[in-house]
Amino acid sequence: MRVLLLGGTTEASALARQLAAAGVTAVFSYAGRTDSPAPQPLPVRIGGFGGPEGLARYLMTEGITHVIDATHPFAATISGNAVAACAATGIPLCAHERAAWVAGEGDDWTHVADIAAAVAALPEEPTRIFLAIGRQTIDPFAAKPWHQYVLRLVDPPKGRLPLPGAEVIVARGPFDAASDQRLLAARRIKLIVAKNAGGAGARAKLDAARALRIPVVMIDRPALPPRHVTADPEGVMAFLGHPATLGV
Ligand code: 3Y8
Ligand code: NAP
Repeated sequence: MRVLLLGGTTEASALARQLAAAGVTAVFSYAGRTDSPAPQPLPVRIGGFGGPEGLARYLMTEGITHVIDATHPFAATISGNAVAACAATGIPLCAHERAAWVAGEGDDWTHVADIAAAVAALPEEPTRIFLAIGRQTIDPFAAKPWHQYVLRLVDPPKGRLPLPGAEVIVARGPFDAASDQRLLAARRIKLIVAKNAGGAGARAKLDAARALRIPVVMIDRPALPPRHVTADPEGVMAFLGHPATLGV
């Protein structure tokens, strides 16, 4: 068995620990989006494969027997490529996908379909807005430059940001609700824009928003092609034929 683990999430890192502890031969793959990705207890490769064809070629030349897609729900391209490459090569694929967040008591969420709809949903009057969606999708918000934006990025921005007046917080999660509550209160944030990432690593801002009664524009995740999906590491280990998972 030789597993390709498409990573970049809290769940992928947890899975990497389980695979390493179980002695499974696996390689962890990052896209190379950040300056210094977290180390992993598996051999790591960094960078794109060159589209679905490049990924299929990689699977064949590296003798991969199983692919686990534990990427972020908004990483729709790599997930689509994995479906195509595994279909083309006949290599089994399992997606490890965390459930979407659901609004609870005290939450004030407006669901929108995508980034453009999130921009359209912003108020007209100047507002202090926490854009907790990273770097790759902030350009469209330049259509409404009159807001005071606070951005949270993994790495210091290289070059000019599309929102020149924005305040930048450089931080990598997972985050905690107490510090996010302090951040939101100190910056008098009146609205949060978030992607429905699910999982624990990014939900702190939502717990903080609930406590501070701050409304959230929640971007729903993109549709993905049909594939075998499991929401828990036990499902992944069963997919690999390792029924027991080690509590690591
Ligand atoms: C490069 C790997 C781990 C994984 C940690 C999770 C949790 C912390 C919360 C906020 C939201 C955001 C962003 C976020 C979180 C985890 C997880 C998660 C959101 C790292 C990582 C990589 C990336 C890429 C980066 C994106 C950006 C998105 C920041 C490592 C730290 C906003 C997603 O500058 C850039 O180009 C950044 C790009 C894709 C979204 C975007 O469009 O900008 N993640 N994040 C992965 C690779 O190269 O393959 O550097 O160690 C991983 C994590 N980020 O092992 O503990 O599992 O979700 N990541 C979102 O949810 O909206 C921050 O600020 O509240
Ligand atoms: P994406 O838009 O789906 O992918 C764009 C291209 O990046 C892919 O076609 C592929 O290039 C390369 N790529 C993406 N993930 C890769 C991986 N794990 N290993 C190797 N190549 C990869 O991806 P994204 O949204 O930019 O996310 C990139 C990474 O950040 C993923 O690992 C994801 O899990 C992580 N992440 C993303 C978000 C988010 O909000 N999007 C949040 C947290 C973590 P080629 O076509 O050349 O193969």
